This record gives sequence, C-alpha cells and structure tokens, in this order.
Amino acid sequence: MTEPTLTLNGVSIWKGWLNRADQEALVADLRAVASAAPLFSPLTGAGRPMSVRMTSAGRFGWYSDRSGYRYIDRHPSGVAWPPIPKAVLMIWDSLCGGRPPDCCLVNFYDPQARMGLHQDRDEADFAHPVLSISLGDDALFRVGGLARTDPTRSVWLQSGDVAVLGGAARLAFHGIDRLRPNSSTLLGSGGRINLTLRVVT
Ligand code: MD3
Ligand code: FE
Repeated sequence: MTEPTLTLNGVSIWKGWLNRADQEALVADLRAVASAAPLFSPLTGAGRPMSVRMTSAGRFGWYSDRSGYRYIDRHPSGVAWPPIPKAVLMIWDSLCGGRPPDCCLVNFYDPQARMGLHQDRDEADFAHPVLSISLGDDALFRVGGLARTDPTRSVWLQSGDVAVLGGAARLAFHGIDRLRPNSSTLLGSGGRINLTLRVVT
C-alpha cells in the first residue's frame, strides 16, 4: 500500500488520491444515489436541523432525530438505501481491505454548512477503520484526541483527498469548521460532498 501524504493526530490522508475524471464519475454515481434516496437534514437531539444534508448508500444509513443517533435500514421515505457505488468500494479495498463497509454516508455541505466537533460512536465495533472521501470545495478539517478538550490540529481537505481513520484515531474528536467557497469547480453550484464509509454491525 502507498504511504499517506500526511498524518494528523493519527489520521492518514492521501492528497489527490482521485484524479479529476475519477471525481467526476463519482459525482455522477452520487447524483443517482441522491435521486433514489433524497438528501435530508437530520435533527439533532435538541430538535434542530443539522446544516449538513445527508443520505446514505449500503445496507444501513445514518439517521438522527430527537430520539438520538442511529443506523436505519431504509431511507426515511421507506425506500431501500441504494447500493454503494462500485468505484467507492474499490477505494475501500485499496486502502482498508478486510470486511467491506455496510454504510456509505453522503454528506452535502452548502457553503455555510459546518459539522461540530464529535466522535463517531454509533457503530458496533471500533476496530474497523472509517474511510472518508472529499469532493468539491476545500474544507477545514479539525481533529483532536479522545477527550473533547484535547488539543486539536487542522488541515484543509480538498477534492480528491481520501482519509483513513483507524487505530486510536478511530475515536478521535473531529469536525469541519468551514468551507472555502468556490475553491473547486467540481460541483456545478459549489459546496462539498464527503463520503464516509463504515462497517456498522
Ligand atoms: C476522524 N464527516 O460524517 S470526514 C461524519 O467531512 C464526519 O463530512 C466529516 O465527521 C466530513 O461523521 C469528516 C473525516 C472523518 C470521519 C470519521 C472520523 C474523520 C474522522 C472518525 C474518527 C476521527
Ligand atoms: Fe464524524
């Protein structure tokens, strides 16, 4: 396996893992996912809609409402989540291998959207890595340690970058502080897509 371009608090980042043609093909796949399973704004525990819109592909999709964060086996409309695109599974194979992911969360950020510092802990087994793919505008990614108050480091994630979160970093606090608007021409109307692949069960 190739070496990551950089590591940040244990998070491995491969800059430009996807070339422009790969990125364009992936966006087309994701438009098909979002047309079968439309984007929605999950509610936080406080009942406020998140600024990031989401949908999922795979056996499970991530969902949240006032009853909490969880994985559900259908889109809120009742339709099945579409299959994870083959090109996405191939990226997982190259960098993670092992058991294939059963959720591909699709996060869509409009220029104002953010994601506060959090841990990913809705999965059954944290021994499996998480893989993230960035498309579209640059995003300021922040990662800390296992406690919310641990020191954090930040890096700009760009279109085509892939990150793997494994080992101790799997439970690190992380978030997206802001986008750099109009930094990419990949998405016609701007914004950012992040794909997060996880083994859920
Ligand atoms: C570091 N998404 O959906 S992906 C999420 O860019 C989420 O949309 C962000 O955090 C995004 O939960 C960040 C990169 C990422 C994903 C999982 C991690 C970084 C992580 C788990 C542990 C540590
Ligand atoms: Fe997360």
